[in-house]
Amino acid sequence: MANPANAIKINNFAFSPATLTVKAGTTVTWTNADSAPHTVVSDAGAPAQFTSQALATGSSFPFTFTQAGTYTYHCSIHPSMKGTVIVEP
Ligand SMILES: [Cu+2]
Repeated sequence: MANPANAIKINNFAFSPATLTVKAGTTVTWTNADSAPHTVVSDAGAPAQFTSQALATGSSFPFTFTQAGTYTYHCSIHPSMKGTVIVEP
């Protein structure tokens, strides 16, 4: 189980929290609580790239952030859905 502090819930077509700050080495887990499918895809300028598959209801996607920096990401199905993970050294 992911530590809840490192969890991002996808709910009502939004990432919650929209901005999460963690330490380098942390695994962040996104979980889709919506009935619609969503994805978690890093933006082009992010320090590392990640792309989930389409997450069905209740499905999760983990990613371990090894490099400090600011990672913006989005849902490729719904481009208005945006989030940020800030990774501190
Ligand atoms: Cu979406």
